[in-house]
Amino acid sequence: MIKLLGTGAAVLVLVLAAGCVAEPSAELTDSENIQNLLSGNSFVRMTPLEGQGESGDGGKDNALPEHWWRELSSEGSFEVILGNDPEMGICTVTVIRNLSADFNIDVTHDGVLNPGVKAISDIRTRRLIVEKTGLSTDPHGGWVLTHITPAEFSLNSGVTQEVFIQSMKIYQGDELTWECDSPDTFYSIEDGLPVLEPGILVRLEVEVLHTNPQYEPAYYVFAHGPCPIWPRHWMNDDGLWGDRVAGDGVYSYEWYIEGSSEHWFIAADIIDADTMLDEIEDDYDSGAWGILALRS
Ligand SMILES: [Ca+2]
Ligand SMILES: [Ca+2]
Ligand SMILES: [Ca+2]
Repeated sequence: MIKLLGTGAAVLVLVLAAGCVAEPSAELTDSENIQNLLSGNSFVRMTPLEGQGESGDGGKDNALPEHWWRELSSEGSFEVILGNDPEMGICTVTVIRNLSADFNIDVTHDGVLNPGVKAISDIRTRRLIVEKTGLSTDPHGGWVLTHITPAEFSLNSGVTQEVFIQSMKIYQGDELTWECDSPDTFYSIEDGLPVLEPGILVRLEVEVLHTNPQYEPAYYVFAHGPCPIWPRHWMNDDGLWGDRVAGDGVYSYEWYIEGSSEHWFIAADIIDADTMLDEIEDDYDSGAWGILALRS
């Protein structure tokens, strides 16, 4: 992994609407070639973190809702910001995608699915490094993607975000195989991403921050990825279910990689207790980091 470059002055902002990508050609400018390279690239993908997950019915914490899930409404446009002039042959790029969704939440433990709905308006940000390694006549004008950062999910709703992911660590067995303590850290797509083998025992550990805790517990933390049954599971700091030390601020979830999963994106997601405790207030507050995982 490498850390480099301040954001600096962005020199070019390109808003790329889906389906409006020009065909690759030697006639294209560098910025058009970079857009084309990134628009359909699976390394650039950022999950909406939707779908059903483990809820209070797991019996692990009665304070959890009976059910909750996110439901995607729209993903908005794909905004590409070049951080420097591509004339240099290497370029730092920021990709921004908005996200509109519903947060469905059912806090009445009555055996009936009767959720309320809260609006989600999120912004997802990821940075990339692209490099011109080939000829202008090569695909995408010779530009290739070399590094990505995790995707960072932030509120875009006007609600003040009070919950944040601070670090992520992925262990395979007891070996630390991937870690991140800043969403600005670049990882080589060649050899810097988590590589997960179906059937292997892995553990995700995260540290989190709540800037204004009002409840006990003040927040809930969830792991997303190729997990059993559901793509999302509750993380704990109780010294249980793989958590090594109770009460040390490190939240854990340990599982065997599910080969049949379609969710090859490891994300940690913190949700404010204030959001989770009622069905009606317009107070959705959550933050997440996610990184693409490769399947070995
Ligand atoms: Ca209910
Ligand atoms: Ca712990
Ligand atoms: Ca509330």
